Amino acid sequence: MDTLLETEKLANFINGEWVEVENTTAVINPATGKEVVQVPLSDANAVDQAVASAQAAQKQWALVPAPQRAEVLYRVGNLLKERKEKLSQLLTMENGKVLEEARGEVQEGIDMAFYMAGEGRRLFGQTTPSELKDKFAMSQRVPVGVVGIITPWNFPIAIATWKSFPAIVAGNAVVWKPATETPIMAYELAKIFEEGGLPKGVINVVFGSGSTVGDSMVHHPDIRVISFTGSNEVGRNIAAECGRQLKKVSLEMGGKNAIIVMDDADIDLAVEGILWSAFGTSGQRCTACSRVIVHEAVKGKLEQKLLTAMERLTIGDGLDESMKVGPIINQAGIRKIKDYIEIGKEEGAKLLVGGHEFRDGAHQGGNYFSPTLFTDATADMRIAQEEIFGPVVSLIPVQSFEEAVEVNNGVEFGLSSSIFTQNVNRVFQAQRDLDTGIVYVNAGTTGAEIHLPFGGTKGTGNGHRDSGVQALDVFTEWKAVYVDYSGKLQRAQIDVE
Ligand code: UN1
Repeated sequence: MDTLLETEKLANFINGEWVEVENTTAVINPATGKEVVQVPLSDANAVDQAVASAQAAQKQWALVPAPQRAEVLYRVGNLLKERKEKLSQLLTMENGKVLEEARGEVQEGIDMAFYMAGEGRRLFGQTTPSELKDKFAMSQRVPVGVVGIITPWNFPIAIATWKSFPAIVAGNAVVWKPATETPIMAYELAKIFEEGGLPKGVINVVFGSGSTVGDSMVHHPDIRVISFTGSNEVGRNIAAECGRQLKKVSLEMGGKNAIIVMDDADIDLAVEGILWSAFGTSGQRCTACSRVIVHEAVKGKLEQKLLTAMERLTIGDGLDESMKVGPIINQAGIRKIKDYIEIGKEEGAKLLVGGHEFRDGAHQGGNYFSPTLFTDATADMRIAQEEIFGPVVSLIPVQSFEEAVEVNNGVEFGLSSSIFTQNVNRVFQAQRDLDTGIVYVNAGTTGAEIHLPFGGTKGTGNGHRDSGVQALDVFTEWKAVYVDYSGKLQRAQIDVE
């Protein structure tokens, strides 16, 4: 057990109580292979209890004026701020991302707390004229009820805040299943909610597997919204089941994000953008760059500068602040990456550097993989089409801007894209034509800010967005209200003079 954590075994948080579960499994630090804590593997009963508690709490919570609900989020934001360093270290221990990035992720949660707290005094609806005399018309957001959130291991606190904070400020109660690989952030955030004065039952945390806990949440008739971030395969199954139940569902399911480097690009800047978005978080971001679409006129120069820059990347335990690239989450992740390296070679892409794990000396016990660069990939290769979720990037040469856009858009996903160019006309054409939910100009594919909508087109999602004011659309229903103060029956569409 680490001294930063005051327990060796986490417990569920249901109706404001910490509920122990007998069946547990170990959480492993991916940098060392050592156990950090035990996490519950709950059963469907725990979900039933959490939903019952959320249902009861939600009725009262919805009656608390939104600006007062927001006060809890301000307190939560302050507590996150006070504990930023401790949370960041714990995050690095459970997830592996380097400390600098862990601090960035906790900051994302802090930003989200204050941003959504501000919504307590907005939650804007509309007033609009009625077509009839002495009649008032307006629309307002109302809570949906009990919402289920299912969050991934790669951003265990930021994504949880994108989903839970808007849900809470809008007057819902939450049942949350965090990823079992990274439960500590959920435990710490639940404690912060408790200390911040959130009434019992408004948030409930149930630890456990997707196949048991996640599945019972998706099937539970009293959970009216599911917000999920994770794999495309699981997301499609969730959507199908939610469809049968007419349950609202918001999905974010990854990407195959590209950086386009045009012939007029600032190549040094593009190299920095590629380095940060392809190898930061060891490529384990939904927004990570895994394709570089490069104009053939600058391909040689870019390759050479990228190879030199990659030599700077230090790989190791993220708690050591000299490290730039941390471990891969687990051995399954390593196996998947290794498979793609073989696939890439068989397909005829040229491996310029990397492509192997590290198990020697300081890397013993951890799941480390070398930053990898393929070149001469073609757009249809599997390494250029499928999500690898590791530090692997493939260069795809093209001959024109039009071809670059076509290659960018020619994948199943549509989360993030980027273009490096100095040509203002191309900038505007690109932001119009790149078919992704997020577009960057002269910056890499990662680093979305919380007050803008996060999500994507095609296989990335189902039309909803996390974070931004748009997140409120997932967690609210629109209610139209008409008040007739004429004292007589007025029929719309008929009694109009
Ligand atoms: C994710 O990888 O699922 O835009 C989230 C970014 C971060 C969030 C990534 N702010 O890269």
